[in-house]
Amino acid sequence: MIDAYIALGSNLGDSRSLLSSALAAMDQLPATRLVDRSPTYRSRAVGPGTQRDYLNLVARLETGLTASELLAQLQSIEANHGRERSEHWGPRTLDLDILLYGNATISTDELTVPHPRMAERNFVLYPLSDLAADLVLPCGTPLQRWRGTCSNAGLEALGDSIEPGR
Ligand code: ROI
Repeated sequence: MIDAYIALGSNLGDSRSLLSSALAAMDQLPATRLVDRSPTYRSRAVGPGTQRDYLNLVARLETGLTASELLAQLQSIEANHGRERSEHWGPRTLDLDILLYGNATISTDELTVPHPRMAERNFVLYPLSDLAADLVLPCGTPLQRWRGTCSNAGLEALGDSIEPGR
């Protein structure tokens, strides 16, 4: 079994209930269990134009799926929650990104792990560090070093966790 960390984000529709449903859907994937989830954050949207704030959190899964199988399953959960891939970095009902897959470094046409932009995204680093403060990245860098150089501007800890539901 592999520990995988997944970033969840939503800034369209009923974000709280979408995220809750996505957590439950990940727990129901084949050979996969939702082990833990971070507190919830509100974050200023990174992307074009004026967009609603996002809700973000990070989940830890234990999975027997390969990284590529996991990616396909997460894409199908996104699709089931109304995700349409249209505008680049536009608003989205549900975004599920594989941040880490065990200690693997993966670079294929479909998937790059660790997630290539996680080092600069406070809405990923802060919840990930709530879940796994002592994590060391596959490159050997402690997560806390990245977090220490990443501003928390535009990020607000809401102080609650979203329950997996429905
Ligand atoms: N911005 C924020 N704040 N949170 C996200 O989850 C998020 N996801 C994205 C882009 C469009 C880059 N912006 C985001 O995919």
